Amino acid sequence: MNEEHYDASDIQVLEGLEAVRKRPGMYIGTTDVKGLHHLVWEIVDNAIDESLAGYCNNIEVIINKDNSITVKDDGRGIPVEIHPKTKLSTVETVYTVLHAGGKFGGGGYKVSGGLHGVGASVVNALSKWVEVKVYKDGQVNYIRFENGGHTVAPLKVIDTCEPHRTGTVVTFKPDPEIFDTDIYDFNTLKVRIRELAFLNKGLKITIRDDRDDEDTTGETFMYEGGISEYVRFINQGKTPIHENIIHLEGAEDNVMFEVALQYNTGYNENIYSFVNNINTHDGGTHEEGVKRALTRVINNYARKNNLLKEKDESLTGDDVKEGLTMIISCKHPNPQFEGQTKGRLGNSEVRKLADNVFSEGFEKFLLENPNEARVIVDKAMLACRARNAAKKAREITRKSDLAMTNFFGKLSDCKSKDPKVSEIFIVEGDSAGGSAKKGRDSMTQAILPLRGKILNVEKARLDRALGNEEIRTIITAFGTGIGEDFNLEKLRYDKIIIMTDADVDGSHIRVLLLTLFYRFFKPIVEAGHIYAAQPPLFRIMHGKTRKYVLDEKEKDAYLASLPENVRARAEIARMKGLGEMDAEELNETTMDINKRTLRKITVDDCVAADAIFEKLMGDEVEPRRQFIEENAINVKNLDI
Ligand code: 0RA
Repeated sequence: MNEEHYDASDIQVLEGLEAVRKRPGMYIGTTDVKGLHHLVWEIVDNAIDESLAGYCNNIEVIINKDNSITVKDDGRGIPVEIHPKTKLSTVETVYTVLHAGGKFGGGGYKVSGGLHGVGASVVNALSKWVEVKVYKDGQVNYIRFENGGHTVAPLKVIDTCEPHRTGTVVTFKPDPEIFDTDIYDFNTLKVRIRELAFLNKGLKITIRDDRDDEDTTGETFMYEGGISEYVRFINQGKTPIHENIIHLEGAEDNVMFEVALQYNTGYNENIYSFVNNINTHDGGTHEEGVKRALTRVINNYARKNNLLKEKDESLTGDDVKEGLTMIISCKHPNPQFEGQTKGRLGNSEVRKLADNVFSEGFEKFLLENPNEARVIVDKAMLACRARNAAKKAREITRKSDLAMTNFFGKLSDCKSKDPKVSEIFIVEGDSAGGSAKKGRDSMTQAILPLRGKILNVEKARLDRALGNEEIRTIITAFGTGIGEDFNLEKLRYDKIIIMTDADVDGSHIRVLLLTLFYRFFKPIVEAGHIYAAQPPLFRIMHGKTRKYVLDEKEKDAYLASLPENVRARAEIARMKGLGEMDAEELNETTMDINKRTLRKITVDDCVAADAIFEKLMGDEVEPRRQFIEENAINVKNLDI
């Protein structure tokens, strides 16, 4: 049989539609709202197959007033001649003989996995009525089925049409006796139709909802760029790190493969793969081929250009996927879908094709675009460092027995073991730590003094930070673990209060802590557990009165409120730091639940800290100097 030749004899006659009505789940999965929408995809798939065969450019889907669905295409039109085996018209055969539709696949890309591809007869079996109009040879052919696929009358010509018009128009009304609901959801249909338009470049698909208003024009999706535009769409609202979307394609033995990708500044991967327009959510050989090639090509490039040194470990698959948005699409005449939910492509020859197409194209792209190559490799190398840091930190929290021994040495824990009332002060410096320990409410307040700076080197990222004992101690004290082991419910304190001086060293430490929290304890930040203590900046004494104020503004306001003669004799002292306050003062001004002011730290604060972190720790001196000028109070002898 000539594979490219379609005619009525290709269609195998199998069994009646009654079986479908008895066990609809076997054919469309469910009879809930999902199954209801599945009927649309069966009919749309047929039109898309016609487009893949190269004969159809426009598809229109309409939700009619009565929640029936119309699917129009401008393909060749379903064959109308008499089928030799069934002695019925081919249209009727396609709509009444189970599995007949599947035979259209020879030479094309008809889907044959999962629930798809069972075709028009299943839709007919599960419909109250179906009407099909076939436009070809200047004639409109019409047939109608009722109550689960019973032909009302054989195919007949009901009208004439323009001589060159071809196409198929199908309208069906799902049987309410079969489905739990008969209401279609516009958005569900729209999202998938948009996806189908991305996956089939140049194909125009329109969706229209006529239920409320028959004059609507609907929404039309058509993407000349295909999956490249899908990548751009997903990356909307993200920040790409390179301008051009990389789009590669190739084919072998009638298997078509294409991939489009772009990196963004985020940390998540958005990788979606498809075979014959079906989402392969469990991946498979097409995805494996690309991922293998991606990792290999980036490593080769990084080594060749000495970005990765000999002693450096290679980047992993996870490293090169950070911030990656990628669409993989494969069109296969005979796909093997595997796994419990048939969501994995099994054809082994596709792995090789995907690897070849991707590695050749991507390597060429990197060579021709050295600037983009550089940002991509840098991104993966950063991910690698962060991954190692996270691993190190996880190891530390796992070895918590060991960590506990050294951590209890420093932490003065509170007596209460109830996280709801417990709080921990992370205090800058041993001397302030000493005062805080004396001034605290030991029932509910824990004190963790940080000895000096967390870090004293520039350009230290988290991997270095986690080599730091103080930070390891913090991780253990929180009790939540980090990374994969993180569990917010295990947090040992309701409030985590950062208590640092209002000077450069203090903000330095605060920024480092916020960055640490943001990167490794984001849910703690999001849940609002992190606070900054607000130690006073001035002490104003007059007579027996001692007044502490937070800043210049409060000081001026307070002084203005005093009588002239008192104000003249008031002693104003600038508080030099936490360490200068005695226990009583510290308690009164900064720790006492009833008197203190705390500032809640938000995720936005952490993001800002991240940016500040770059300035403080980065290579450039000027932004660092500027930051310190803007933020430092009473800075002397600062070495920058
Ligand atoms: C097989 C052969 C021909 C057309 C089709 C299938 C066809 C099927 C569907 C289902 C929905 N829309 C469709 N459009 C076309 C070719 C028939 C011919 O050349 O006359």
